[in-house]
Amino acid sequence: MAMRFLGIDIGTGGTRAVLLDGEGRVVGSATAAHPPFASPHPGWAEQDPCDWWTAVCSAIPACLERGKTTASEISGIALTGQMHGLVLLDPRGSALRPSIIWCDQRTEAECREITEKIGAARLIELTANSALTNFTLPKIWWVQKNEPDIWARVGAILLPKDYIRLRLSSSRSTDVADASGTLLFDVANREWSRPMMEASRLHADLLPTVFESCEISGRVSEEGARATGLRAGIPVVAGAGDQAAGAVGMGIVRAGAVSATIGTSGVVFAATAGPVRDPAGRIHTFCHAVPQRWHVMGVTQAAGYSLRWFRDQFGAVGDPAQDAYARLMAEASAAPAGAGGLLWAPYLMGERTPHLDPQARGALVGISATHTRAHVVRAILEGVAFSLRDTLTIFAELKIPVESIRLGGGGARGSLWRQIQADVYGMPVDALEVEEGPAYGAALLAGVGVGNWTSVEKAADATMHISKRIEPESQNVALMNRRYEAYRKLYPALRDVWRERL
Ligand code: XUL
Repeated sequence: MAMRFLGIDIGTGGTRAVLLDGEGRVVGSATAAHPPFASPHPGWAEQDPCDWWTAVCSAIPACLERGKTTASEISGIALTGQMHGLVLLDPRGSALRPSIIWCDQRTEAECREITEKIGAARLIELTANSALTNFTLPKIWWVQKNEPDIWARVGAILLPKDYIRLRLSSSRSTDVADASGTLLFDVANREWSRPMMEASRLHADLLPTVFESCEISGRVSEEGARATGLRAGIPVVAGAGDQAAGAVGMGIVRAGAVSATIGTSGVVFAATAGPVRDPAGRIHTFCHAVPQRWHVMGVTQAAGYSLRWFRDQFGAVGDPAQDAYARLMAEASAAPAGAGGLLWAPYLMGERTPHLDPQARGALVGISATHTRAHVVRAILEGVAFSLRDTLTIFAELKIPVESIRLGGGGARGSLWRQIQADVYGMPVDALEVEEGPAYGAALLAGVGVGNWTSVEKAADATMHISKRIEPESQNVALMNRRYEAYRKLYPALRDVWRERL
């Protein structure tokens, strides 16, 4: 019988299911939206885990129907999803409060406290990372301090996709890649960190069992099967956080392979042979979804979001029958490389890499009376690429090899942003034939878990195809190098201005 693999991505906006055949071809997919996240206070972001489960129960049957596939044809499932979110359950498995998700910013004080208690250098030694508001542990400290009644009733701590695993297979487990984003994980040794648990007064029983991403964590239960239309007994493979699973789908599985993905946020991701730590903690060092492999990544908080913000506030000009982003790209291509001296700092939502500063803010610098909308849009595209280059600069400092850069997300689609990236990175960039995102990578991990491919590398090699290589234009590279040096002066020059509050 034909093999079919299902990848399920519990994203922020929705849950996406992707179904592959034994050759890795997509035969069906479906998405079910989540209600928008709640923000009961500025900077807070919460979602109800039950909403994710509702979306899973509708995306899976829709995906099977589109793929003309029956539940009995599915050989394996794997999960991926938004990382870092805190799900707190009582001993019977009910959520005690809404999940505090990855983009919640309430924990600046807790990050400081963790860093003071453990010591900045020791924290990087133990977990390979520094304390960020996005990570899970600062959220745990926040609940311990602010909601002691809830904390007293906690029976289990899970990450978002692992809550779905519990509902689907009754297994309380996670994978090494997602666990890496908790700040409770010994990334170098691929296990929970005892010293971090002790410093946080956390009992090991509260944490899920950890698997490698391509290992089977359990099987679909009778109850899980009834709710989703799947067959009880199907193996559930551990899977990975969305960044590592997305990288598997783009073939970023060996040292030297790097991706630059511009979605809402922007991520530069490199697979590495060992756990490379940044002593300054500016990039994240996590376990990869490939056994005995790690990855590093830098995150620009508002990458595609910069352009979206511009579109939402100022609209797009030109033919209204055309998509607004296509119109913005056409407009930007009328401005010269270098945007007539305009610079965009994309810190609309604070910044992770390289500044680790939730207080940073966006800036458009160097405006003169001669500038037009076209210059502004082009400056935004260039500024986002400069920000991603900051991560490549850190990679170079840490001697992380970069043999090729594959583009992903919306930033990979239009020819202008692709060319700007090649010119700003000063390297050829590759566009992929298809990029299906994290759910696709998870489905490949499911295929590896049940033996359709003998390794994650083999699965990635068999399915990833480059459609086009874009070479940098040499005269633009020299110009972009000069503009990048100017861009790097923006943050230190403006930092104190951003700290002045109304
Ligand atoms: C990774 C990260 C995001 C979330 C949401 O560090 O914060 O990718 O996983 O998708």
